[in-house]
Order: sequence, then structure tokens, then C-alpha cells
Amino acid sequence: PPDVVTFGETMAALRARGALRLGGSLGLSVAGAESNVAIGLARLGHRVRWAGRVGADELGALVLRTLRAENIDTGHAVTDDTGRPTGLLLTEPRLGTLTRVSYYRAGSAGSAVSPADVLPALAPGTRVLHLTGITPALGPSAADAALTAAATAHESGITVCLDVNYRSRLWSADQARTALRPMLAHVDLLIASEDELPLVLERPAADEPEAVDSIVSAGVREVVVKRGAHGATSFTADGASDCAARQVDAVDLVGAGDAFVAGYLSGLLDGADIPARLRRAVTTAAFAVATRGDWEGLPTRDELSLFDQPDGTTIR
Ligand code: KDG
Repeated sequence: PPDVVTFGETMAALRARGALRLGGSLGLSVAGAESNVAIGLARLGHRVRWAGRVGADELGALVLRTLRAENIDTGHAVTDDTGRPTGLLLTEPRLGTLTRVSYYRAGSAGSAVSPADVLPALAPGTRVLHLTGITPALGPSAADAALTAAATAHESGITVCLDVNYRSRLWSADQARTALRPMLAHVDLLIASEDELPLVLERPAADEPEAVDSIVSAGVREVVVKRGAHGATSFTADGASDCAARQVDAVDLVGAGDAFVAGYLSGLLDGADIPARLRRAVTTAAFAVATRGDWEGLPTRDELSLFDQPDGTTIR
């Protein structure tokens, strides 16, 4: 069985070098929060299965081929036979590390993912199901798939990880709260950036500890708060554990959160304690930030130690 099962929409990604409205050449790759995590985990040597729906088109073939090349099991991925296309996103760097994303994913194959598509992927013996809050934003059947998979996995003792991953271009904060809050009863590990915590609270909290308490009382065992360049904190019943970020020259921030999740889950799968999981998470996130692309720069297990080398080292 796989160590980790994940699903969500993976799209073709067209990356511009400057402003989109000026035209010019674009680089073609793939992007999707869950598949970014899957690639990060597979590079670290874990067995990962990605489920989801792609179009019966060349971009769908690109998505599946890319994931297979990264040693991800795509045997449960579904190819849509009703003419829905593979989704697309375009990215344009606008100011330093500020990137603008345009989505072309309404009516896509990925947004039509259903419970019947993903439940067969949850093989007995799977240790972690990883979901993000993007999937329920894609439409009713995708929302149903995320909730049903979380409930089914949780019932069979699989650790359920949810990264809130709020995308304001897909839905409002109130819509997100309505969809995400009922998922918490099935979530073991919640990962969110500081500003995403209010999205899973029934009522506004006075401060972060109060917000975390309310999430824990909804049934979540561990809450990990990402603070970007300021590191991250894990909260459990045993207390809080902080970890500083790695200092790197930031080139491209997109995908950093997914890289963080991959590092964290990798540590968890290895049986590492919380401080060691956080250290691996900030390390994989630093690789993502220091390289271009959502997932291209993610490290293999051997490369994790590159951060211990002095800057300017040539390995030969
Ligand atoms: O976290 C990076 C993702 O945002 C990117 O890969 C695309 O999944 C994506 C999305 O929906 O924004």
C-alpha cells in the first residue's frame, strides 16, 4: 500500500517571464497543491498515490506523465470521458516575488472529481490521506469527494491531514468556513498559515491560542501554523513547539506551503518527533522558495543536507 494518498486538481501551468498582457513566451509545466506535496514526498523516498481527474487531452497526459516520472502511483487517476478539459493556470511575476495567478479551471475535469473516483484509492495500510481546502472550492462533487474521503479514512485509522490553502479567487471566506468546518471532525493534522486560522473557526477568536483551542475541541489532534519567513509552530495537547525558517534568497514563493507540508509529513512517516518534523518542513520549504517553479526545486533525501554546506559551495 502507499504511505500517502492524496487527490485534488492538478492543472497544466503556463509560466510567463513578465506581464501576461505583453505576450511573449511561456514555459509549460504542471501545478496543483496536492500533487506538489506528492512530488515532495516521493522525492524523499515515500510511496505516494495521487488520485484525481484529468481531461482526455494532451495536458491531461502531461499531468499524468509528470507525476509518473516523479515515482507517483497514478493507477487510480481517472481520465474524464465526457469532454471536460484539463484545467489550466497561468502565472506572471509582477514585483519581486509577487506572482499573479490566473485560473482557467471552471468546468474542468479536475473540478468534477467525485467520491467514487477517489475512495478506491484509499487502500488498507495507507498511513496518511492528504487533502487541501482547494478541492472543496472546486464544486459540489469535489467538496463531497474531500469530505467523504476524510470521513472514510479517519474511520479506518488513516491519519487525515488538511492544509487550509485558501484561494480567494475560488470562493469567499464564508463559503470556505461553511465547507471546511464540518471536515474538522475527520482531520487529525490541520496545517494553516496564520491568516487562514479564522477560516476554520465558528466564531472569531481573541488570539491564536484561543483559535487553536477551538480547532482542537472540534477534534483535531495537531495544528501546525505556518509563518513564512518567521518559521512555524506546532500545537498539540502537550504544548507548542516553534521552529525558525531557513534563511534563503527568495526567488519564487509559490509552492512553499506545499513543500512545507511534504517535509512535515515525511518526518511524521519516519517517526520523527515534532521538532524534527518542523525542521524538515522548513528545509523543504526553503528549497521551494529558493528555486523557480512550484515543485521543480524540491529536494531528494540526499539533498536535504545541502543547507549545511557553506553558500557558494561547488560540489564536484
Ligand atoms: O500551492 C501552489 C498551488 O497554488 C498551485 O500549484 C496551484 O493548486 C493550485 C491552486 O489551486 O492554486
